[in-house]
Amino acid sequence: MTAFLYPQETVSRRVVDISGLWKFKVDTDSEGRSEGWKDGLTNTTDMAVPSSYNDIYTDKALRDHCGDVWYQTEFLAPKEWQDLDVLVRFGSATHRAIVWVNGEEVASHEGGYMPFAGKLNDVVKFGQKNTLVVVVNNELSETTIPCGNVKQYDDGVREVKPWFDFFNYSGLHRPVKLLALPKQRITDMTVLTDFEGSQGKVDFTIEADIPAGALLSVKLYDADGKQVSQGEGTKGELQVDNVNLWQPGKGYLYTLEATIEKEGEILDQYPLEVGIRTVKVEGTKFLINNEPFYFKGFGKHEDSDHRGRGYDPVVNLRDMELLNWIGANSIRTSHYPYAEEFMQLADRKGLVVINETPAVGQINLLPFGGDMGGAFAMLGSGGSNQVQNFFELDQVKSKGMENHKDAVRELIQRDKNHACVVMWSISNEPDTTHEAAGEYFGEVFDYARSQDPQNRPMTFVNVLVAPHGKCKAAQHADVICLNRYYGWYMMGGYEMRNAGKAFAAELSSWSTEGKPIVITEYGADTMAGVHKLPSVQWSEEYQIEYLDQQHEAFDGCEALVGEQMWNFADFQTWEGIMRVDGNKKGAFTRNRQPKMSAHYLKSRWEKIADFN
Ligand code: GCB
Repeated sequence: MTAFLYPQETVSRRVVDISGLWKFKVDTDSEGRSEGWKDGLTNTTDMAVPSSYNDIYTDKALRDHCGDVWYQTEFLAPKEWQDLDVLVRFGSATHRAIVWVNGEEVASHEGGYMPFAGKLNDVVKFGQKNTLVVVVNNELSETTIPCGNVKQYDDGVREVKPWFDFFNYSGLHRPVKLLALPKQRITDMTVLTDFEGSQGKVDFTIEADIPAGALLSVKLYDADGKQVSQGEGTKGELQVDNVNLWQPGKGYLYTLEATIEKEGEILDQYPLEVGIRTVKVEGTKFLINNEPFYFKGFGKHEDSDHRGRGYDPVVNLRDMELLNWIGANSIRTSHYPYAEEFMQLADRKGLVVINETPAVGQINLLPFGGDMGGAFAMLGSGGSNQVQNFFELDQVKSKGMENHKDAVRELIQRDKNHACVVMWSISNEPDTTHEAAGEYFGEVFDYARSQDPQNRPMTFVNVLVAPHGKCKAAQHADVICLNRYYGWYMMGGYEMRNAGKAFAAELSSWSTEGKPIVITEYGADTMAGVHKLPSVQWSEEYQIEYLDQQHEAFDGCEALVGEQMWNFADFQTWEGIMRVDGNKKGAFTRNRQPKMSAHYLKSRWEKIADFN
């Protein structure tokens, strides 16, 4: 089952985090499903939850394992929970999982970055220890989101080939929690916010199973805990005098507390943080609270040493601190939804977020066996016409589209209330060079728009092989988001001196669309500590000269409303000749220390106002 309300303890709700060291077993011979491993694992090792399982042990076969891995833990279900609904909730399992408790299946989920839950009441032993077993699988295909394939070698070993430039980290990446909730309860809350002058407005819709004779009420509190408004029923509008708006850099949050009460007794209560703000696109402007906003920041990854993509509040806080230090006001959750806890921090810090689905790798690498190098060579020679377009594949139009819509729906359901989310990105760098892509994206954009109660702008991120005039999907987007590497993948080295002009020419062509443009990626791989005069590619000097060229192009483009450098920090990728122990385009190292470019960006961004 889906479980989008974030677990919070209240007077009526209990949450127990059961993350920690769990038992773990790699299913090397794919036998676990037929051999009954769901009933309990033998010969296990330890695994940290949450974490990726890939980078903890020294065994390459584990790091690069393709297929199933199994986890097990024990938990106690307190007797006091007998009259409640008891659930187990996973923040995510990458890319799919099945969960058993005491040998009975209680949950399964497809898609590696969304929460899901299972109800345990029929299988759990109250007052006793219970066994929880999970199988997590990391295989990818052209119809999964994200896309990839599985390659089998002559020796029988299989390998996942991701069709994207980051390591296919897998496992239980986010906290696992037991929830004890009232059987009749609040199941969803949706807010829409607006303001006029100093008068704020919060429209609320609450889904709840309300017992006969009980009453649902809401109270809105300011950040100091003072009640500022109240209402009754499942739908309504709250007025807020002297509103404190949620703003970039100033994440002011109210709390909307919903309560189900009967005869003075609270049956259920759930508090939701609410930032009051508006977002809209007008002409070539991106307006937050009716003022033209300029995005400064990065595309990021959930990625750090040892943890892989595993949630770590220390890393998240450090990242927030560095974003603030460098003068960034925004990020894109490239290339998948981030942990709920990250989104909450972004709300609180006033960090503006372009929220991306896990749709990445929507380009036909089947003829290349998933070899990204081969694909790059093809794209470089302008040859995406040589293979069938990704969106012409029958299985993509059917199963792929269905999975994509599921990913869009779940992301919007999970994050719809976050003030920090100002735009949805429904795909990163799909091959949009063919008519089929236009039809595909027409349908997915329509679907996405039908899902967002706040009606936020929708975009996707355009790839360099689909420039203006050739891209068949840009017509559906509210904002043009471009990933461009003038001076790195093209016009690199000595020729980089002309990169700015070439970029500017492309920008002026996109400007004719009359839509705002955000550069969602531009960057140059740079080895921290490599210095060279005159500069060469990979040196810190080159990265800065490269940035200068890009910024020259940006500053001359009226319709351009933002720059997000690739990447915030160095990150891990698949191994290969294109990457030196990962992608090195970070302004910060993987350890979150600055390269020269970080200081350079800081001095630029401190001079550019959030609104202009
Ligand atoms: C891109 C991708 C990103 C890569 C980046 C690069 O266009 O969107 O995932 O990491 O280029 O550095 O090649």
